[in-house]
Amino acid sequence: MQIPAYKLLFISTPVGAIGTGIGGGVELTLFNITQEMTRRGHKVEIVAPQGSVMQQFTVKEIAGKLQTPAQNQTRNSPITMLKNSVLANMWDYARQVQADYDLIVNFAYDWLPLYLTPFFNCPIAHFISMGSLIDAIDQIIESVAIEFPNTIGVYTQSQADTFSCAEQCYCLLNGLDLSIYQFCPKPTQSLAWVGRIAPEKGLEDAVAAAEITGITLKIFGLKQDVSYWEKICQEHPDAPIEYVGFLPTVELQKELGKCRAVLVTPRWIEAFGNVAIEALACGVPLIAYRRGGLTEIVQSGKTGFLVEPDSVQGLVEAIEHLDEIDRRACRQQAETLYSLEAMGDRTEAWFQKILRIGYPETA
Ligand code: HBI
Repeated sequence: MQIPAYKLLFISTPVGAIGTGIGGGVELTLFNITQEMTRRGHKVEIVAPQGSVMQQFTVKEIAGKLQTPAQNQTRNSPITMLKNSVLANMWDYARQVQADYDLIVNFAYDWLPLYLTPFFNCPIAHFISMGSLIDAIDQIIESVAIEFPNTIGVYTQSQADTFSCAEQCYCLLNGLDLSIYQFCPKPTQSLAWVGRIAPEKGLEDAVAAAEITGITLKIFGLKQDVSYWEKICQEHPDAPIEYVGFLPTVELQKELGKCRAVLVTPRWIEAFGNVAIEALACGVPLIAYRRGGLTEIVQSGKTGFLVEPDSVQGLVEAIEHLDEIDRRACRQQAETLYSLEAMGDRTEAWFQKILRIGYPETA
């Protein structure tokens, strides 16, 4: 059924400008949804912190101080609003232009946009990009989920299950432009680890597994926490590791495709795992902790292995069974579930659900 062309306003994460890698996976999700909604004839405008660049799309850049990352805070952290907060400034801009749009989509994992929902006339959809982290944010997510049905979007059910409004969450999974990812049938000997280098990502376990197996581990990603990186190097001076750095997607997929497997070792409930589907798209099997969104991505024994969380020995055993995995099955799973087309269908259906069922009268 042909649906109307929506006028969509996407408000990005306030933790970093788009293109710096600080916004992590949500930057890629924002880009992919923008690309796919535009292809389907919808009008998309992006609002993001100053310095943001998003390939062929123009971004309305907003000045102001970046928000502190939520994952560095504790459960009972107070909500902080900085002087000249870019988060506040982006949402003041949204307030001013809201009449020009059918739907605003919030990509920030922050209290303010959720709290502001009833104060806006324009419907707001919230894409929540991480599991439960801070009580005050849990509470506001849960109250918006009840007052504005269908407006809370997440990556996966296991991420949704960390909130009390799990049943009200709409699972988008994720999507990639698979034409960027080349299938690589014959890998080199190396293993890979990809992600923001920060404690919640558990890099030390992958390094320990590389040390035990003697297989080189290529490390891709932003050194977000340098002291954490240096501690790993001090504790594993002889580990066969090679720091490659943060690569743009086209270069990353070329290097990633050459690897025998990607080790995914999150310490926390990884909401999704963009890295996981990027690896599958290149035909690279996953060896991942049985935790969070990864449990819904890895088809253990078929496209990789799910391993006992925090078990280095588990990683080592999975590495020894890698030859059982058919790399073509990995690419096939990406094409079936994580193409832009599949993600676009899920996203468009979400928007339709919010706009068609009608949106409660607001202030
Ligand atoms: N922290 N406060 C805050 N706001 C965000 O939008 C945010 C974050 N931490 C990490 C993050 N977004 C993204 O990197 C992940 O959601 C992918």
